[in-house]
Amino acid sequence: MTNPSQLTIRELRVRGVHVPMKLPLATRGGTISIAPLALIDLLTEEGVTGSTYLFCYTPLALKPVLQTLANLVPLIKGEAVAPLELDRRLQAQFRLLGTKGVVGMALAGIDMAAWDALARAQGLPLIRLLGGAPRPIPAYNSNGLGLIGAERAAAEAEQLAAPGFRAIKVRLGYENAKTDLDVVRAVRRAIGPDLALMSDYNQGLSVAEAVLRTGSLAGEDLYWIEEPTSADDHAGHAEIRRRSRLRIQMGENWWGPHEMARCVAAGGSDFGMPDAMKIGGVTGWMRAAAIAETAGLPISSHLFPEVSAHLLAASPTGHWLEYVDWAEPILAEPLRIENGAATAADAPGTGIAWNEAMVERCLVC
Ligand code: SMN
Ligand code: MG
Repeated sequence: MTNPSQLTIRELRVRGVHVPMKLPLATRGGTISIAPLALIDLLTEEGVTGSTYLFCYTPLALKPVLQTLANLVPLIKGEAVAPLELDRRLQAQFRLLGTKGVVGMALAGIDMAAWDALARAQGLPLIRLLGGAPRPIPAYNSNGLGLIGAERAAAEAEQLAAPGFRAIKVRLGYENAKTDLDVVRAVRRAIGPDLALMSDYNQGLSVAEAVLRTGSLAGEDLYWIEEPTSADDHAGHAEIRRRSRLRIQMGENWWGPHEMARCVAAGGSDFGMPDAMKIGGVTGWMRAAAIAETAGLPISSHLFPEVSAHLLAASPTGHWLEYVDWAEPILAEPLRIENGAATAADAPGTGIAWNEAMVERCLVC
């Protein structure tokens, strides 16, 4: 077994792919039908490779993310694979520019690939390296179910629940409150009373409109209402939360644990759902998990189901895993879902290895 204290960064290999999505996702914030993914392999002098991917939201961001990663190589080449030390150095390096957006994405990619390399070098799944053990995490099927109207949403909801999921998520923010209500009722009829139904406004409403709409949905047995207004408006979310009977969910747009701490302090959310990339990789997530524990805040994941299956199992208040299959075509071993729950593979690393033939087909840069 390689001694991980001796892992040294040799090089980053970065590639960009466009992976077609089985179900396109129309949200109040735009439509996504391909997943633009930045693939990262962190090569070490010792021959161990750590891998991860970043979800770039829009093809426009793919090349800038890859370029930023390439630009970072001189700063990390020859350094030890010690994610906390890398984080300290790189955060300091970007004190003036800041670490949101493309820079934050690249730093999180290096962090996740570094943790993957460490875990592989030890022969341990990430969850065991973090001191935990793989266990089933309840997953909600978050594929599809965009703004497609009541009839199509009901059919899609049935299809999404079919593999045994105990929960799904519907996107809201139609032109009026009545349509939101119709869609929620149609989806509920399609899935029956026993499944949990999450909902997501993707920041589409003003605070006043959100108070009205959450009011009209109050009796609909929704598990949570996600991002009813601008993600950076913590006070606005706190206001909606005070005036609504439904529980508010925020977190996919927390850029790092500090922003999460500010949102929690403002009382912006009943739950939390950090995104492994935006929160700062494995390192950022573990800090977020500590904040969640001290605040008594259940945390779910956002996207990145493969690494999140490890991270949620390591989180004292771990809640739901958001399951999307967007990276599946390019992965050698897709995440296993059984009985509506995800369990991290008990194999070295985070479970990310490439299906090279598919990567080749989806490669764009
Ligand atoms: C979402 C995530 C990523 C892209 C588009 C929409 C959505 C979710 O907010 O929470 O799944
Ligand atoms: Mg969301």
